[in-house]
Amino acid sequence: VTIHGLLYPEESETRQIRSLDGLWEFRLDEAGVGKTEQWFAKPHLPSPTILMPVPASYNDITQNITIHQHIGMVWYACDFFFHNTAPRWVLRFQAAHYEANVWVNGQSAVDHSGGHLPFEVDITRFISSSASYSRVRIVVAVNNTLTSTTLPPGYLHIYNPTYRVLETPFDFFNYAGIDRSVILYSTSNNYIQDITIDTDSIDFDSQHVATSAVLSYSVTIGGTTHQANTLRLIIELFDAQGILVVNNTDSQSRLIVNKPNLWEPCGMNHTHPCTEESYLYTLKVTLYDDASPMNILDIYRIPHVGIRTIRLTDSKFLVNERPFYFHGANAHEDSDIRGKGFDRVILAKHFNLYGWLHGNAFRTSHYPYADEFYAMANRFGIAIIGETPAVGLKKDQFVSQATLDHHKQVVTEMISRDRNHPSVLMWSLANEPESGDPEAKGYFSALADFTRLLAAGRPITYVISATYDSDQGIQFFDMICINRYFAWYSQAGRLDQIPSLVSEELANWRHRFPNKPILMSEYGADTVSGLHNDPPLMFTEEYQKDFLSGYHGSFDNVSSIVHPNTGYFVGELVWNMFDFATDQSITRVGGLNRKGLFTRQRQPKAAAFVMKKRYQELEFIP
Ligand code: GCB
Repeated sequence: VTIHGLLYPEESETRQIRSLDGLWEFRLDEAGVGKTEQWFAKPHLPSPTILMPVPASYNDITQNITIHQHIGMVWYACDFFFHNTAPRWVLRFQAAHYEANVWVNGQSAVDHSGGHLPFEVDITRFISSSASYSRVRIVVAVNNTLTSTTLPPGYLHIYNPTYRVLETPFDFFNYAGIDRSVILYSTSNNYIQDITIDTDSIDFDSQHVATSAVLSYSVTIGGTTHQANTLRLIIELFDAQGILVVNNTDSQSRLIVNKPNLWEPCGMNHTHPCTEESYLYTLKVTLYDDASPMNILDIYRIPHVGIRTIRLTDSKFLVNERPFYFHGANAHEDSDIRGKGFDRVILAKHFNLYGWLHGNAFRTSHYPYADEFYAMANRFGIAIIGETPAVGLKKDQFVSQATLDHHKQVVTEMISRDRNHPSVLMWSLANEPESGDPEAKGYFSALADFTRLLAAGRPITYVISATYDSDQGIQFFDMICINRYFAWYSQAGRLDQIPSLVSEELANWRHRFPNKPILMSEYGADTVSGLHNDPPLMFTEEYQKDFLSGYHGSFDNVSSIVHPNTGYFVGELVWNMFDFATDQSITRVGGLNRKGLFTRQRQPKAAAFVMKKRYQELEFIP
């Protein structure tokens, strides 16, 4: 599978960017007739239409329960004046959930399957080339129906024409629509299509000060190739002050950086407290035509190049050859009204709360997040475990070649998009598959083999709910990540059982896999903000505090930073940072999973202060 053009749309001397975010025409297509009636070719969508913000999930924008729980197709449309000031224009959707069909001026332009990842199309051919401006209409049909071969999977039950239920093997609400930005950007005919950059190695002196680093890069050029023999590149690396460090003119080569400033996750060994930003270089690539040397065709900058290495031993996760301990809380892209819709207010609050908490890591549970999260993580030194949307796989999927092929496609798109972010330290290919199923073995063996070829220096894993003795697939991966809910989904109410159960669990995994470090990728308890009881009972703030603290003693006993010689436990990620929306059920009061340290409105519960204290202490373990 080859994917091109997942470079984030960055403005430059040669690239213009136009946001198409705004209020779009919108309507449901409950009867599924829009395509046969050719709604894409009409000047307006058939009434009744409403105004829908883009980006946002459509579900919670109105008071209409039919829109909230809609399953099937919806339509979006927008018109704009287009000024033809560049030779090539690309229409980019940062994501639409799940299946999207796009028409430009009535003509089919691009289709994409899968939420959470961008897709784009060169629309130059659809817009009149002679006129200097024209009116353009974009129509998008989005279908949120999940099937046994989508990722995540889902199962549609049709009891009768008006009673249809989409059963999902995951608890977060299946928010849908154009939930990330829509962007129009220009390039020249020949343009920089893709850039990859990796830290190959870093040399340290005896004080562990970096003396030099080797970066390898590769640049792909796209476009009309008639002038290809006169196309030239300049590759330049600038430091944080904007001073040129090193340059090259090959499309693929190495850059040597003397006395490099390293990128580090915050909270590592005192060297980089969570209150400071991480060190980032900028890579500038210039494409020009040698036939007329002043003719610069394209300039693209990656503003977040981090120099750092990753290496796993059988008991440690090393960043820059020093043991790193992941600590933080996972989240969903989820907030009031917007659903999964991308919003910079929510983004900035998320990272401010992360700084307050002194968290240094999270997993993008359970799908790749909007690009902007990774950019913030690069800057603040937050480690990311990048996860695919493969949540809740079971035998149906393990025996399906179509699912495996789609999974490979999604892995390819995710890694192509995210591989240049220094913050991404590991790839998680699935969350809680039924990996005790015998069919899981062949599936994950094939997926691991495939991903290793693309992994760009990162270890690979999947997140396990299966028991230590039944799991069939993790043997093919690098690290053990387990989700456990002792004293919640099992041993309900029994806080006293946590220490022995957690210790036994970790020891069992270690015994079976003595060569793989272990991380607790989820643990947590639902807590209704403001509900109190002493002694602690389930759902109270007191219970959540004691529940989380109960796990920590067992973690510390085997921690790789507390016990450098015998420890093998490399991190703890709480479930969850925020309360988040779920399907309605008898276990979800008000339609929320309430395991957040913070409410859905981003206000702290008592446990948030417990975690802040712990994370501050973890930062000071030498
Ligand atoms: C899990 C899942 C997560 C759920 C969580 C829960 O193990 O990975 O998606 O939200 O349990 O709270 O039930």
